This record gives sequence, structure tokens and C-alpha cells, in this order.
Amino acid sequence: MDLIVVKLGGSLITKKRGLLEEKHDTIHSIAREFRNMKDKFKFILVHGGGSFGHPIAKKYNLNKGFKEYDQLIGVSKTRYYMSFLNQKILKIFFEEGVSLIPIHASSIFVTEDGKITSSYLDSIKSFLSINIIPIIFGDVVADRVKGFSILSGDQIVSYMALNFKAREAIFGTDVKGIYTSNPKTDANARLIRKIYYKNLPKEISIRNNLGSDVTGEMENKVKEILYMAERGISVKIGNLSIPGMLHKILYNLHGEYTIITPYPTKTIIM
Ligand code: IP8
Repeated sequence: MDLIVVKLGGSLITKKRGLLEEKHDTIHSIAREFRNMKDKFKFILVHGGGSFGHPIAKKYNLNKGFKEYDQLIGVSKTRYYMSFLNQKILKIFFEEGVSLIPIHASSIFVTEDGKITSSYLDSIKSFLSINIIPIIFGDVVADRVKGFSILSGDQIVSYMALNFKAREAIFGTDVKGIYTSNPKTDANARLIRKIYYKNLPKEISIRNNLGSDVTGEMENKVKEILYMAERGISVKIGNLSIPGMLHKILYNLHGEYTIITPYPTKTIIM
């Protein structure tokens, strides 16, 4: 069975402008998609922070690493609210008949200046073998240089995809895919349907695309996408709040989403 790593981005599952508000109906709809696919693929799920992680991490300057003791309350709060979101996802998924097993990033990863340098993956390996879906979230983890760091879900996705030799990685967002510029602010933004990873940087403008995320939103996502593609993994980006989209993406069916290929291909921009 092919293994697929799927990220549920913060903007897909939380109301980014609100504080601590999940998109309840969207998560239910995503869980139903997984119910239909869970016997056909193995999955590792990763989720981002959205309004449950980033505002708190930003308030306490957690992306700078450990500077002063006052930040440590922010570390606890970030963990608390991220786990709170994780529990909500877990509950919605089991209500829809999909079994997830949360794995805490800080228990399996250590970083050095923000990059994962140590990991313990045996538990994930075992859970995968009995077909329960491990779910990991972006979080505060121990860092050998900075004391702690904010590990983004995007970095977790590429680490998992490479270590478990995933067939592909899918980034679920609330937009159709990767655009030539930010579709939320630029009416001329066009969707990139398919592209060879080496051609991606020259087609996109990440200016104006940097939001309030402490982990650097688009810029870091693109970095992780290129890192995976360079190493032979296809990456797809799509709006997983659209019913049926996960199915389309997994089976390479025609649709509005982005495919970044590790092999040369003709660029298609819609
Ligand atoms: O939303 C970072 O994960 P991301 C999560 O995937 C926190 O960047 C704790 C801010």
C-alpha cells in the first residue's frame, strides 16, 4: 500500500482571523474523505497551528528561541492550545469512523537551529503497520542551539515523507493550490496546475505572500516542497475543504490543484 503524508494546514482547519476557532464542518468533511480512502492508502497526517498556535507563539517570540524566562509560559500555552486543536481533530475523526493516534513532535524530534537533527520514529513505524493513522502537529520542540524552536508542520511533512519513502506529500490548504502570486490579495494570480520543481521558483512571487505565521508561511512551504521534490517525491497542494478533492489528488484525476513533479514536465498554468 502506498504511503501518503498529508498536511492539514492551519488556514484549512482553523479560522485564522479568529482566536482558537476551528473549522468544525470542514474537519468533518475532511474526516469523511479519509474514511473513504483509509483502506486504500497508508497515511501520516500532520497539522498546522493556525489561530491555535501562531498568535501565542508570536506573542511570546518563540521563533527566536529561548531568550528569557517569561517566554516559558508561552511554551506551555502553545502546547496546550495546539493539543486542544489536536484533540478536536481526533474527536471529529473518530466520530466519522477514522482512527488517529497523536504523536507529539517534542517527544520524537530534537532540532538544531530549527532543523530536525534527531528523531525517534519506531512508534510511528509500528502504528503504520497496523493501519492506525499517526497524526503529528507543528509545535515547540527542544533545540540544541536555541533552547527550543517552533517546528513547523511543513518541516515535519518533508521529514516524514523522506524517512518513510512516501509516494507523495499533499498540502491541504484553503486555496486551490500554488498561484503565481497571492490569490487572496492579487486578482491576477493564476493557479499553477503542474510544474517541474526546478521551474517553480521563477513562476511564483512570494512577495506579499508572507502572513502572520511565525514559521514563515509560503516561503518555508516552498523551501520544503523543493527539498522533497529534489529527493524524488511528488508534492501536491489542494483545497481539501472541497468534498472529493482528496480522492482526485490521490488518483491524479483532472481537477484544480497543483502538482510539483520531481521529473521534468511541461508547465501548465491555468
Ligand atoms: O502551522 C507551527 O506549525 P505550522 C505551529 O505548520 C505553531 O507552521 C506552534 C505555531
